[in-house]
Amino acid sequence: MRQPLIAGNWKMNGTKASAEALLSGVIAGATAIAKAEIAVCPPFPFLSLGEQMLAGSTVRLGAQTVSTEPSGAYTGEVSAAMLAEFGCRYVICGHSERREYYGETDEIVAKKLSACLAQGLTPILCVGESLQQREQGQTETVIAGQIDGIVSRIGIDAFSRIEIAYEPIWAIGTGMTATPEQAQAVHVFIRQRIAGDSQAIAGKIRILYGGSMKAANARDLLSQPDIDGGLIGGASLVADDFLAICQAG
Ligand code: 3PY
Repeated sequence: MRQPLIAGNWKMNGTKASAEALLSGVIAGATAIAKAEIAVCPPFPFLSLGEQMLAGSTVRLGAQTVSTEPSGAYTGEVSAAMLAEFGCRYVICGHSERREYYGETDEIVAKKLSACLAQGLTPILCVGESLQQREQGQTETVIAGQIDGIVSRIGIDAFSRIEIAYEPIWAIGTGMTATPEQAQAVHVFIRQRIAGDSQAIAGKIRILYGGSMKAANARDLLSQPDIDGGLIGGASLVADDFLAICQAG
């Protein structure tokens, strides 16, 4: 009932030539994938290339972050309107790397979500706990805080136009992956948290798993009833690996 979404988060990787080759490979392979919706999120300078190459393809384009502001004197920032103009459908918001290295708080993430929604873009809201928080049994408290921190600022209705990605920080770029059971348990928790405010939205919202998802573990993770897709890091940089995950979706 929820179509899986497999989105590649390229992070700060690639050259114009490698981006072109990767886009070509994904576009060609995507024609054989019927079930999952596929998206790629290249770095900003490659969005124009992505827009041109993805025209006529089923593969959608996304960005990795966005400004909280609509326009003005914000050196280095990129607005949601600019992303929309360059053909983006999705925007990753609140990735743990942004929260950790660039000080993005729930307040900032909520503003980014609002900026996206105002331009008709679909945000992919990332949540997740650190290894220390998991070991101290705080996973649910942390995730609840991150969800509530957004709901209290932009309202639950906005979640009908948002995707969520559960990304345990300890599984990002470490090669460690949550087991399908660990991930499923957190996805259920997130869905229940949303259901506390709206059963209808909870039933429809897609909750992706992120954190070292690769071809070898994708099928097991994606077969869990509450895992509705993946936000893929390193494995999204190799077309065949990414497509194998899309195939499992
Ligand atoms: C990862 O899998 O490393 C990610 O951070 C995906 O966003």
